Amino acid sequence: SVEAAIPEPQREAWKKFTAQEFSTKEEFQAEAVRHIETTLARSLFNCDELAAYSGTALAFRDRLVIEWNKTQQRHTFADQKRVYYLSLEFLMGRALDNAMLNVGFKNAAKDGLSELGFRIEDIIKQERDAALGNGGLGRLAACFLDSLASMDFPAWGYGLRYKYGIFKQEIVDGYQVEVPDYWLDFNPWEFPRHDITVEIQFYGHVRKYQDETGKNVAVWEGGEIVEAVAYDVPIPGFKTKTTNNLRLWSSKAASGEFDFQKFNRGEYESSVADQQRAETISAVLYPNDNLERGKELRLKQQYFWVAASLFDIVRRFKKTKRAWAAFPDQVAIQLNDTHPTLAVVELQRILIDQEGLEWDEAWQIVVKTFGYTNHTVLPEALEKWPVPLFQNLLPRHLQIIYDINLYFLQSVERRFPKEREMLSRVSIIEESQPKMVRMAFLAIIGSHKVNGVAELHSDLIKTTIFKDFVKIYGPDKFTNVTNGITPRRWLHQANPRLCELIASKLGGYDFLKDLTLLGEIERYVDDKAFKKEWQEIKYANKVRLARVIKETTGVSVNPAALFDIQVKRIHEYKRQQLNIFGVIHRYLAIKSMTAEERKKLAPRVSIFGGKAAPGYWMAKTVIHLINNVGAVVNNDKDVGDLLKVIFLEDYNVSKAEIICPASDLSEHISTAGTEASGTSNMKFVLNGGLIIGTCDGANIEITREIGESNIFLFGNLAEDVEELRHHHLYGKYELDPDLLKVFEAIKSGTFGDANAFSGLVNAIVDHGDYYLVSDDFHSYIQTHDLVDEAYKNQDEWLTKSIQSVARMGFFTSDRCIQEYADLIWNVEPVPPKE
Ligand code: IMP
Ligand code: B1N
Repeated sequence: SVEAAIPEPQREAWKKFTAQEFSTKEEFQAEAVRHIETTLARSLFNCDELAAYSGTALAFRDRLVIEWNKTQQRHTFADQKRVYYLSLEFLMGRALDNAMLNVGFKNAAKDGLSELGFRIEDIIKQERDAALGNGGLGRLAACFLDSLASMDFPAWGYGLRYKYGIFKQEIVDGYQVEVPDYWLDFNPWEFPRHDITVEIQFYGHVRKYQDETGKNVAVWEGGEIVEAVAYDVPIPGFKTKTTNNLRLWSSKAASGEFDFQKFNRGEYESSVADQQRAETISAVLYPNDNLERGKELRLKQQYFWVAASLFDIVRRFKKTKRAWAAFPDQVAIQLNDTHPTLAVVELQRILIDQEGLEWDEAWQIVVKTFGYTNHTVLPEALEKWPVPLFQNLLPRHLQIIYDINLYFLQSVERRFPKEREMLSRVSIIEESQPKMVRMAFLAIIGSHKVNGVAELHSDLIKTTIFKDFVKIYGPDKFTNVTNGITPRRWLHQANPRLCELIASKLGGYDFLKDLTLLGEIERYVDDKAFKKEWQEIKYANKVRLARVIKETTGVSVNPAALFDIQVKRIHEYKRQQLNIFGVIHRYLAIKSMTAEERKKLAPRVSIFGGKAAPGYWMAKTVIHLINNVGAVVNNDKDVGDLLKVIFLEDYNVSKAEIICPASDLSEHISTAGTEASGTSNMKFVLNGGLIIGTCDGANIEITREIGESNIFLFGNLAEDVEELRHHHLYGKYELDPDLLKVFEAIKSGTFGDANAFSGLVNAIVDHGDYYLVSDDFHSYIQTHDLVDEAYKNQDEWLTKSIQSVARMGFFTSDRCIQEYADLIWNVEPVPPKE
């Protein structure tokens, strides 16, 4: 063993001085103060909250890293199959609160900090979000890491260490303004690993020849080399010592690349420019959600990250000295959408070009290793790369793709000789001008399992975009794993009071590791004291959000009003336009009411939040309209508290932790069939909010679990969408009369310059209403009336809220990870020995 090779005295000395974790309040305080005084060179006299945060974070960081080391050693010795989750996005949010709660030391830290003169809430707030993602896809990856560690799976995340995460959003005069998010000033959670670097090649050409034995050899030569440097982020599990690793790659000029020749010739600027060009690769996260635009730098990012990760994974496998055939027994790699699909090609390249395996032998290994998760059916989000671009950047990979495609098409032709058209439909290469590489098809062909992220979505991919592949491979290759969320962050951390109330009834916090235990609280739906406390907690959470609204927008909202929230990326398919048109309809209705009628109305606060991709004009127009409507409604004396319209700027993970516990109602109203799953729907319901939604994504399964009477469903079904769209374009279609009144108000300038919003209106009136806003409008308005009625009966509303929470056990990401482990990865946990 490795240990036996080290001389006894050396081992003894090492053991004696090995780093110790703090285990009491005093030891924690000593560590925090030591970091403040030495690492940060501050003192009692100039320790502000930021310094106190830094000292606290460094103390916890040390603790995590001690467990991180032990975990990695344990996993190495256990020598079991590991999971590698490849994702271009990890939307982690803040780490300190999560670390304190997961290691079970928050209360002691709170007391310890208080004695040092700080409130823990203020300290936690100092941390910036790690915002290396756009939305649901990136946050799902973060929830998965939490579950993998909490369930003791030997698992690593691999991603990119962007210098700039998702931009910060400011609202100026009602418009979105993007501000760069340079988040690395101080990041105590990452460990640079300057010893772990990988050289990554781009461009160049391929030379083919036959070696002495007559074997065909391909060598990829020339081009440029960029270096990948590893940065490790420890991921603590909840109530376990397992601490996993998230490895993020950062790009820099290869050490030999800083051109000293140039430098000496006085071409200082151009040698620095080379360096900057290398660093550009990991500089910025593409701010698009559900959209791929085919930019070269994005493909460069993908290959850079995939090649570095595979090099690392292969290196780790080689240390075990096993035969290559055992690779899939040691390694499971999950592709988070098609973004890392090049990994399929890269592994095949390593095996045939570098390790000398035969094509078929290598290909079997590849397919057994990979699993592919699809997250969207939207055509504009399906990745395709122009062949010429590929040819230039990754010439050897393109050849391998052509070979993969050839063998695949040959097998299809053999099996379906009469279906010639199928060949062009399923080819990895689209015969367009220019030709395109279809990444989703490559991912399917290169993986042993393909999954969607909610039942409806998994059915849809089988019957629409991947239909031919189901015919080719049979239905077993395609499966569903419905998304989930981690209850540690989304209940324990975000809603400590509700969590405590539940724990008091359940006799502890075990439900945070087995969420189905929540079912037990249904026994208290008729318990008056319990209900009252439940209601008080919701109210307190609304007060907390109202404070944030006041601080950031200046608008006072009444916490007793119904809080109606839609926070998510702004996208036409998510239909924030439907929501704001509904709000305008409500405003017009209030204006036309008598004072008596107004008295009967339940006061509402409509809250919006979310970022628009910087180039997405329609989404930006929606933000503008929401803000303009707010400016009118919030200052209308006729309306008062009956309606307030809020746009909360810079929606992110840490804001979501305040927003999700504060909803009475949240909106998940995508055009049926467009939202693959949605995960904020789960977060809101888990925190006792009801939802209004379409029969789309995970809403359907949420309904099945919590019961139809506990959700407000409306609108057309996915199966009818195609026909309705056709009808808009070719039939005689009458738009909804109430919606037309809303458009009249907009056109008459009620909310400012009507021209600013004509694109939004015309998309519906003139351009076929692709997202079926008009078709669903009536049903939407009616359902909101039902919400108003239901909210008046607070006792029944509370019953719905409690029942819903009790029945949400299914939606933990722990269940989801268990399904991946059983169905796709075939991996076992490696629990720590106590
Ligand atoms: P890697 O798999 O080589 O990247 O190693 C990751 C981590 O696992 C290291 O930082 C060590 O903490 C641990 N590790 C790797 N190899 C060994 C070993 O042979 N013995 C004990 N721990 C190891
Ligand atoms: O993935 C989430 C789902 O809950 C959402 O419904 C889904 O919209 C989201 C290209 C995407 N799908 N596709 C993306 C993100 C960035 C990008 O560049 C596509 N995001 C989703 C988790 O399953």
